[in-house]
Parts: sequence; structure tokens; C-alpha cells
Amino acid sequence: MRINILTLFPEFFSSPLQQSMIFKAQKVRAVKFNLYNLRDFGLGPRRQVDDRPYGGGAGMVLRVDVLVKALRQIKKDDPQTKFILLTPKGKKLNQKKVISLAKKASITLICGHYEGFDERIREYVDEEISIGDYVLSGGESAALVVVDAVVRLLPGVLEKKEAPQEESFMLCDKKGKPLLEYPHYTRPEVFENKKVPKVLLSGNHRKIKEWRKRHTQRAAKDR
Ligand code: 6GU
Repeated sequence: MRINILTLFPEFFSSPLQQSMIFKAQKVRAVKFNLYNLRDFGLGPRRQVDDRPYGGGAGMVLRVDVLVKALRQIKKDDPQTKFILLTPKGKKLNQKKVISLAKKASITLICGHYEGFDERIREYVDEEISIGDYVLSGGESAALVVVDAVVRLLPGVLEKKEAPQEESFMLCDKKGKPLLEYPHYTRPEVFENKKVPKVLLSGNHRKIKEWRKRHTQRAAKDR
């Protein structure tokens, strides 16, 4: 899979894309990232990307002409990519959407900033996604959330021993809520008087399986 990221702050991504699962996913060639700096498409000697809002008011708005210039370049480099606008006005991300994104050959995450995008950009994108009901100062951290959730689903990224039916990694209910796993424990067996459930120490695999099944359902219900 290819993931393009269009942003005014490409360096925002340099450390996060070099860590853990996302780093490994690039190593095994499950994903390739391409960062595009919106500034490179800016106008004039100052590479202007934003302007004052018509009708007045505080803040700056990203210019539609600059954004579209960037999108056309990205489409030229990567004709099959799907444009995803990150905006608090978008459809709220859930596991079902994550699974559908992970099946695409290429997505382009468009990160906004300042007061937002010129409304006309909406006609040039395939989807609009929000990561939740709160406002972020920019789309970059939302893009990282999408990247993390999608990349871990790509073939070869999770260890083989994490069997799909065991891991909650690809399962969600009809509403798109992920199915959560049973609780995990490791050593020490007792910590500040808090004990590991006895059944997990019993060595009785049938009972352990049963306990885990019961507590998987509970994890979902308790939310
Ligand atoms: Cl995708 N962008 C911004 N700026 N704020 C958000 C968001 C996205 N999702 C939730 N809040």
C-alpha cells in the first residue's frame, strides 16, 4: 500500500514513521510513505498557501487553488490514489472504515491547518474523515491515527503467531466498533496485593479459553 501525506509540516511525521509497527511495516514493504509539502505548491516568492477569509473574521484559510495544484501533482505521481480530507466535519473514523482503507492500493491524507480549508476543496476529494468529536489545531495528528490503525492491518505487519481469530486486530461489530480482547497479565504474579486471576496460572487450557471468551465479550459491554 502507498500512503501519501500532504501537509505544511512534513517534519511532524519524521519520528512517528520511524517507530515500532509503522517502521516495521515499511521494512517489510507493506507500506510506502510519500510526504508532500503543501508549501511547495504555494504562490509567489513567499509560497503563500493561505489567505484571509471572505466576509472577515479571525484566522487564515487554506487556498483551494494551492490545494488543487498539490492534489493534481499527487494524482499524476500516483493515479490510483484516493484523496482523504482530514477534518472535524468528516465522517467519524471507526474500525470498519479502517478496514476498508487498508484494502486500498493508495490513499492520500490531506492535513489542514489554521481555520481550515476553503470549502470548495470538498469537491476534489473522495472522502472526509474526522477522528472524533473534538477539535485539533491541525490534521497531522489525525493523519497519524489513521496511519497507525491502517498499517497494522496490512499483510505481514503483525507477527504470524498472532492468529486472526485470537487477535482483535481485524474484528469489529456492525456499527464499526472494534471487538476488544480479554485482559492480559504477565509477571509478577502478585503486585501490591493485586493478583493475577487464578485460572490463568492453572495450566488448564480449556478453562483458560473459556475465561478469555467470557472476558472478551465483557470488554465490549463495559464501554
Ligand atoms: Cl481529522 N482534524 C482536525 N483539525 N480536528 C479534528 C479531526 C481532524 N478529527 C477530530 N478533530
